[in-house]
Amino acid sequence: MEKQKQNKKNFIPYEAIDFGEAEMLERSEQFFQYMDRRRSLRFFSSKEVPLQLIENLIKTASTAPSGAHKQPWTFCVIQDKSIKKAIREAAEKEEYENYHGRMSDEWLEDLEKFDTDWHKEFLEVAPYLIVIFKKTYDVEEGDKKKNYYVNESVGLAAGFLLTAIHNAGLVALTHTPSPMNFLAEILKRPQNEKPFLLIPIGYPSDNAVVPDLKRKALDEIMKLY
Ligand code: IYR
Repeated sequence: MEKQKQNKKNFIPYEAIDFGEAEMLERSEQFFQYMDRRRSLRFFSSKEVPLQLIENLIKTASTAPSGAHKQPWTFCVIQDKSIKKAIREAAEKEEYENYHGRMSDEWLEDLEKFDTDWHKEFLEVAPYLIVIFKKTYDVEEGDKKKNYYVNESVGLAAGFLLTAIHNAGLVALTHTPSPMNFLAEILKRPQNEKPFLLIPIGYPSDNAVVPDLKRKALDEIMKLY
């Protein structure tokens, strides 16, 4: 392709990555095999994880694309035992209601294979909880500033975070005790931040198990036109 001179103000050259096709295929296959080993875990070890590692994971999450590059997210990292306890207690209170009437029969049936209930011990066992907040708008010098595609943006950042966690050899659970407003209260977040996901993270416990799930085949998820 012919090189076109780009005349964009405040742009910098893109540092292209050039593996060559054979290496690209190899890397994509290896990465798929590695990502296919990622599982959501509910059984954590209390073994400590260096904070620097968590910081790297969050920096990686924040490389996700976002509407107008607003990066409309805050990652709250909780290592304090008393805050983890408060979050567990509040989450279990909501989950008790979910399992005793708030979730439909169809929903409960869909969850049977996960053998879950309202107990959320992992919220105290895991060395860290990460609560992702979405910023529905920003506040700059008292003025409201609009954010765009907030759910899509924060969902992408959450995906990057889960990928980074798996890449580092740690495990996590995407947990959404519903409703999640208690997280904003416990963590004293400002009005413009709404809880998006609660992610316990750490090492798996020695006896950790996962449900025997199968992923959809390619022809079920991809249509070529
Ligand atoms: N929030 C509840 C129920 C639950 C809902 C879904 I959708 C899941 O994929 C798994 C669980 C709980 O965490 O137990």
